[in-house]
Amino acid sequence: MNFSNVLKTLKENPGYATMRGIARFPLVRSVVTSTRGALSYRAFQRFLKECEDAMANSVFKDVDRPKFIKDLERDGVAFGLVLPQSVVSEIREFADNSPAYADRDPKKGFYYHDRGSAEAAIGKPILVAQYFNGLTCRAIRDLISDPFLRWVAAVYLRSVPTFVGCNLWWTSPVHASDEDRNKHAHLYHRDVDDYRFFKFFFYITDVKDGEGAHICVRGSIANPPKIKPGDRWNIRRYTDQEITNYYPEQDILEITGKAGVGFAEDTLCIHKGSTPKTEPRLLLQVQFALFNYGIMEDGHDPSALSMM
Ligand SMILES: O=C(O)CCC(=O)C(=O)O
Ligand SMILES: [Fe+2]
Repeated sequence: MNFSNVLKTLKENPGYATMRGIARFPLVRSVVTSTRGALSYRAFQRFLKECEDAMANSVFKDVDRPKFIKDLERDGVAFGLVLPQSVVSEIREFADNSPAYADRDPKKGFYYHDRGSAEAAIGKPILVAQYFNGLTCRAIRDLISDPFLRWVAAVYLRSVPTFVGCNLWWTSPVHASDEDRNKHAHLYHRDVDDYRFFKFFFYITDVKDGEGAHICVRGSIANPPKIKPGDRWNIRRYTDQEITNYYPEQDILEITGKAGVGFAEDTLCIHKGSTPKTEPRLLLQVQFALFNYGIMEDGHDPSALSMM
């Protein structure tokens, strides 16, 4: 972000701009997290109890919760979630029957099965097409109130969690420009979305080897790459080579899985999306944090949306 963009964000969303500036420092993250936890301690205990009392209704009730949290804390990523087939089908149906928006641009709506004509209309390949107002899909709404997801969010964030947004998008097998690959997070990076936050990811299509896997570096949350001067604090994009040289090969996880597979990741870890070779990937992301800056929401006034 250049200096004038920083000033603009500072004016329009001062809480977010301040957080972006200071949450890169681990001590700040830890002080804000523990202060918020202490201030909401009773509400936090009540929240956990409510989740536990409702756990029998969770679609993830058989997942080992202490292990899931332990993995997430230690590695920045935890595996083992599987959505019921009926939930996958309902989300897929929503996607098939709603417009997606090229480059997340509210003026560039199209039905995903018409991607060829949409690309001809805008004169470039569409790497990412995102749905808006995902909460109008009942299956997504139900998922967000799932007691397991909420329990994990509370324990990981150490206070009553704030749901800050869901995002459902297609990543397509195209030869995208470097600019689009950068814009759509297909270069390694770390997210600084709050003082403490994390995301659940669910594949809604099968994701095979080389077909748009989400890639994350296990354990990088506590060990950011220190390659150039100031990198410990710097937030930037990294080349593949910088990352493969810096981390052991076995920690660079290319996450594949059938439709329905899900995992949690604190995306302060080094991660990126990859471009599929032949089959598009549909992914649902659900984010929880301490505070909501209104940045991650997919909500748009329907009157502001238009088709291409
Ligand atoms: O498309 C992906 O797998 C990466 C997305 C990403 O960077 C994120 O959700 O923070
Ligand atoms: Fe990211």
